Amino acid sequence: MLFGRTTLSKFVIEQTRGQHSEMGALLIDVAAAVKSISALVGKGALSGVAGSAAAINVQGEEQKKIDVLANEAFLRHCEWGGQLAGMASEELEEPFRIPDDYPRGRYLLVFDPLDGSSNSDVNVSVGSIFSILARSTAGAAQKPDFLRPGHEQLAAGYAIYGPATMLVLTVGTGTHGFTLDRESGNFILTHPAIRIPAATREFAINTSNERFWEPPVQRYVGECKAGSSGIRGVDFNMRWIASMVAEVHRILMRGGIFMYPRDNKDPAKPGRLRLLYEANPMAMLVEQAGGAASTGRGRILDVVPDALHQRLPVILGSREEVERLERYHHEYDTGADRPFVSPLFAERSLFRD
Ligand code: AFP
Repeated sequence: MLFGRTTLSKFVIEQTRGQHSEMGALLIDVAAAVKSISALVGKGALSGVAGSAAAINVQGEEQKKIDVLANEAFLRHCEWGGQLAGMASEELEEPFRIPDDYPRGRYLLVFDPLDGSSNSDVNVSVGSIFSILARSTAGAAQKPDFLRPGHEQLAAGYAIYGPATMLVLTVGTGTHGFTLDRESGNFILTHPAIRIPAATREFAINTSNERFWEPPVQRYVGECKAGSSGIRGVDFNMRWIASMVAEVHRILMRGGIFMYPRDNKDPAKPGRLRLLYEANPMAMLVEQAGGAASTGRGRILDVVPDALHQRLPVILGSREEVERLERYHHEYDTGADRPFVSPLFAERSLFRD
């Protein structure tokens, strides 16, 4: 039994044989980067890298030393293999150019090396998120090469550094979870063909932003909070870890809905989360597990990016709840959620807009 288990390497080689065998080799390098980061994160305060790197990244957010090290782990493990035309990272303003002394290939690797890193100092789960695209030609990738819609992703995944380290992966044939066996150093397939239940009674959102949300989101969350005494007629539970990888992992394991919706806190930002290395890979994983991923007004995987670090609203998880929120956005946009008020009284209307 111990030796009959499916390792990540075996799974990846079998799944990418033929047209994308080089992508299989790249995924094995990504797994090596993840193991390095897992070892570092797992040391906790003993690693000596807690705290700020005294730098601000391209997002205008404080960079932690551990963010910088995780970014290095991805770059160094993946730059040499000859499969990549380029990489892009949350931590780098511009795409990373593969050094000239290494061969280049046709794949593009995009990643958030340590998502939720503000949680690392308090020993709460954090993760890495990645996405693989291909371009039709080899040579050094330029910024426009990365600006492809998520439905063109060939593979996507995340690693969660929790009580156990797991790597959850899709190459377009379902979503599969691998657990790191710390003794052998292998990722073992422990969660094949993950399915997200279509219905849920659990939602995740940062409710401290409630006053900044759009009305359809306020309506949806209000109905969840009203529970059995409201129009939903059932009680809901709420979770918020502030670590997207941990929230998505919970949803893949038992269902739920995760929302980081559009808000008007900072009009320059149409959402908090980033399209290329947060929303797109998570949307592919969720869809491959039977769930849905939307901006509230359309499928995330169909958004055509116009910038490397573009942000957007994200609503994903159990299909029935995501569809309900899309309906609420549609009703709001078309005015169908508003009762008829005679124009005579319109000025005294209680409408919010
Ligand atoms: P950090 O990487 O800066 O900790 O941000 C994490 C994150 O991008 C995502 O993982 C969380 O869902 C979200 O931000 C939490 O945001 P709030 O702090 O606004 O709740």
